[in-house]
Amino acid sequence: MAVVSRGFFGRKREENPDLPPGQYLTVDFPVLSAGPTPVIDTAEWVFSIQSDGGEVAAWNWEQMKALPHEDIHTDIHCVTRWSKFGTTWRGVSLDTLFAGVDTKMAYVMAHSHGGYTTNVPLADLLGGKAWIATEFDGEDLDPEHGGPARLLIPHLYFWKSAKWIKGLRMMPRDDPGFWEQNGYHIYGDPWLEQRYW
Ligand SMILES: Nc1nc2c(c(=O)[nH]1)N[C@H]1C(S)=C(S)[C@@H](COP(=O)(O)O)O[C@H]1N2
Ligand SMILES: [Mo]
Repeated sequence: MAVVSRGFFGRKREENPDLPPGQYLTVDFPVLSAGPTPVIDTAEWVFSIQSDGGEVAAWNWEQMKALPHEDIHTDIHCVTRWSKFGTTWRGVSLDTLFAGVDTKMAYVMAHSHGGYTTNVPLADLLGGKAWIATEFDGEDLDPEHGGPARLLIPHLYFWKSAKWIKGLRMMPRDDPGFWEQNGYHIYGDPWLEQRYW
């Protein structure tokens, strides 16, 4: 006789307190890109933070890989309503990268290869809440998922986790990025269902 057990998937939200409102669970890892996947050579890769007065801190691939890395185990939530539980990443904390950055500005624009941008308050990048991720599931990050490196901000909708990250630029105001100019919410908290505005 077949043992029928109620699966993890398809459970109603009230039985899944970790699932934000309006989301459903997926096991696979969908690819969502607004354009083609850029080809990025780590030999030429540079990540930079531009702060007040145009001052720039920059790391090449070797320098980035030499920084302390953290293992991140987290759920992710896409505004198109899929959530994926228990994803495993490895990356460098934004706290580490901002340690030597002196800024009076409170907002950040993330810039990617290919022209994608997304805005986020600096406070949401600090305090152990965001990383430059270079590995997923114990392997180098796939190009489709943003490799060689992407921003990972799991407490916000996943469009804030800019793939193929190139740099961060400090801003005095919370200017909207690519999707934010096209109707997505300026902040994007999945628990408050801040999808569109
Ligand atoms: N550079 C760049 N980053 C991006 C996007 C994009 O189109 N370009 N899409 C965003 C959106 S809408 C989502 S849901 C996630 C998807 O990441 P994934 O393709 O690894 O699932 O990447 C985000 N980061
Ligand atoms: Mo998305």
